[in-house]
Amino acid sequence: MQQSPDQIRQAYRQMRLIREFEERLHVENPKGEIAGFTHLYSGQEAIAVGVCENLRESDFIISTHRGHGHALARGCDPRGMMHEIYGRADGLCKGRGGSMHIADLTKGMLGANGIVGAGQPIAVGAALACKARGDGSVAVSFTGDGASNQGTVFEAMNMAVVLKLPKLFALENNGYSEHTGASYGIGSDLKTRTEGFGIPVWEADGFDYFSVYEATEKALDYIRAGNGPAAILATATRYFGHFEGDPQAYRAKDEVKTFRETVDAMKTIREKVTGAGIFTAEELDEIDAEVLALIDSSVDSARNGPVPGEDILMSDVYIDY
Ligand SMILES: Cc1ncc(C[n+]2csc(CCOP(=O)(O)OP(=O)(O)O)c2C)c(N)n1
Ligand SMILES: [Mg+2]
Repeated sequence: MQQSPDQIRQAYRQMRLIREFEERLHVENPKGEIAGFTHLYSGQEAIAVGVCENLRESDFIISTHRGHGHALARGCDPRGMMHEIYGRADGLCKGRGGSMHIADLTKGMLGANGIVGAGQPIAVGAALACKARGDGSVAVSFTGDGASNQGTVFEAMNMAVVLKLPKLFALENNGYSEHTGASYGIGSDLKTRTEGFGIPVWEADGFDYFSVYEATEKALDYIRAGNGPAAILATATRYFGHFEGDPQAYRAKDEVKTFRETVDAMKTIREKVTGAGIFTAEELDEIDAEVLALIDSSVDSARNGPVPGEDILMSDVYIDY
């Protein structure tokens, strides 16, 4: 554990923020006040935070349909995100994006994306911009196990290698693509296949922040040294359904319960940090309480926030965003 206590506190807080943000949305969603589909990231916190804690301000990320965790890990404002999810005028995207289209260009967060696999070519463009700028910045695309089977991902991998782009492929295998198991949907395996494009892969335990952080650190060292793209492959699970409302009949009865009780990302980081004597359980509990209060106030204000008026329907469509 070579990170400073401040870095570890920050990482723990970010992970707790994602966990509580998502667990709370799971409670709020059935109340019917949130329009559209919501895909929750709970269970995968260590991946988004392990990657994003390695990034510089000038770097870019591009997310997926399951984007809240990536956006929070990149530093997007949780209150603005909550308002966005509730479709409020003061949401991060003025209430017109909702859960699946959260973006914040001021944070280098180029957007969640409802089209599976669509983020990767966009990230290739961002990586090309990074290379042209020559400032050492990188573009990161998060890619699920299901998305990894899309042709867009193959094209993006090949183009990133051909153009020797500073691009990190953050591959997240959470075991399912909608209701299809990764072991059924993926021929060969993600590591071998990615390496086949000429991209080195560092594997990580997606439940362990430190494992993801270290794999990402190595991949970014390779990329920032000018070698072209690299990948990390992190394996974890999602705790909730594919979307909110999915009864998960395709999962074994105790599957999620077992993950929660054994390898859970919050449990893992707490055990490691307290075991190494970096923070006490009480100190971590204080962070938890502060995060919970923030989530409470964000939900309260989002539920009561103003909705966008008709007057903004024609703005931010083309050049004025
Ligand atoms: C091009 C396209 N095909 C299919 C879908 C429907 N779809 C939405 S999410 C999803 C599964 C994605 O699985 P994965 O990449 O593993 O991400 P996860 O949901 O596990 O985070 C599918 C097939 C879509 N949105 N876009
Ligand atoms: Mg998946």
